[in-house]
Amino acid sequence: MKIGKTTITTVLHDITKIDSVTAIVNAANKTLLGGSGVDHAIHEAAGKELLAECRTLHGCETGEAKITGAYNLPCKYVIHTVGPIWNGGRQNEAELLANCYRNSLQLAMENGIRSIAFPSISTGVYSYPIDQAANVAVTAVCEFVRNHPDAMDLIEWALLTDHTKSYYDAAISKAGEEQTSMSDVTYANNKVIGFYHENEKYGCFSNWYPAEFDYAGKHYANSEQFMMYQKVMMFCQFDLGQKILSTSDPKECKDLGKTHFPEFIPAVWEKTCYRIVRRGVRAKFQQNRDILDILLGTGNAILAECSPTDTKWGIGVDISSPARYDVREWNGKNYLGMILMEVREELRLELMLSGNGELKYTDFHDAEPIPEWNMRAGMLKRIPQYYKAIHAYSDTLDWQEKNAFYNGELYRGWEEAMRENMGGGLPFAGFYEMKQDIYEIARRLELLAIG
Ligand code: AR6
Repeated sequence: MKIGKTTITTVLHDITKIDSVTAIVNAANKTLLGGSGVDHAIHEAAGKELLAECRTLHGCETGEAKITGAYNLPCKYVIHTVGPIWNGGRQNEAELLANCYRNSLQLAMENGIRSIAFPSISTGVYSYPIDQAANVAVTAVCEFVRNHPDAMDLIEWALLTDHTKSYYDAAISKAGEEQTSMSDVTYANNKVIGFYHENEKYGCFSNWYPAEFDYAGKHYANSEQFMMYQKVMMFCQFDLGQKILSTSDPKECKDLGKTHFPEFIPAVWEKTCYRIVRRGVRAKFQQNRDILDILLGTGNAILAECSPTDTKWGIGVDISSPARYDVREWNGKNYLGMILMEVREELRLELMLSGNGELKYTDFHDAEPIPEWNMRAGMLKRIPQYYKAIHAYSDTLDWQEKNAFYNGELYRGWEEAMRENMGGGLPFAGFYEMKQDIYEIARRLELLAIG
């Protein structure tokens, strides 16, 4: 079986004679000073110096692992791990056995070891039932490989009998089926399209791409400017906000948006940023037909922001790396790609339903009042389509404000109460953007109802 670049397999072989791996694993006991079974075989084949090195290690706890040289063995290292003694399964045996595999692989990775052979840990003297041990072992190894896609080339079990081997083979083929069904879903109708710099192919998906749009009474030169303006305004940084609006250079916007100020609360930005950036990206494609056509032209492809370093907005994989085509090898959450895919689906449907092949942006200032705006926020957020839009604002409030906001009237109540309380100069940071979002959603729901 293969996960990414790592082969996971079994061989019918005495582990002490394997010469195709850099390290073998010993099923030791807590003293690390030798015993019977595979432990005995390894010490016997490695020679006395192995025991001498083991004496310097002062033992090892169950589930942990320690590394030594391999002396007369054909490999380079021995990783000693202590499996759990089977006690009916009620003493955390499965977790401890999984830890043997995790810790051995971790240690291997830290030592630059890319190929490793395990024995069937705990299933001899320690009498762990073989069928269960094989499943725990294979599950732990697969999980490690998915979490560390670049770490290992070969992981194998060196097993003495066909009987033992049949259990590990069965566990591997079961894991393989799960793996295949995962990749089937991923690739059924989808290919992956990567983008990164604004001047490359599909560069219009980058937030740095120049594409002007309006949102809630303000004009933006690109979605980076929108994002950074919202980020600082959420914390009422009015001067910084003005500076961001006064330049159309996305790099300057980004640098300004990274300015340190004491009011910044990372958790608030974390909670709200996805929805906020989604507003800007949606408006950008809604109001620029040329790039909307490029977005719609990607069909159902998975869109991947190929930043090698950004694991939040991007996939954490470089655009030149083949790993970008394999979602299992991504290191990042790809928020920007996710937003683009959501926006693509939304705008495609709206375009189909619009009747005239056009999408129209109407600022809420110029629009007819909508009934939703006179509902209480606490009520409106019970309608799922509005939930995230409202939270992107309410999550920026402290609990008292949040209470007042949810229990007051959305427009008349809250907006006017804030105006009174704060002597007119209220921080409406993010408030009008939420209002615009609610107008957009109401229009969309109306379209869908007609459609
Ligand atoms: N190559 C591959 N597998 C082997 C070899 C070998 N040369 N020799 C035995 N096995 P066990 P445990 C298999 O008892 O259950 C020791 O005394 C064996 O057939 O070695 O984790 C330690 O010091 C079985 O399938 O390990 C501990 O006190 C598997 O390796 C205790 O035994 C594991 O059996 C550890 O018990």
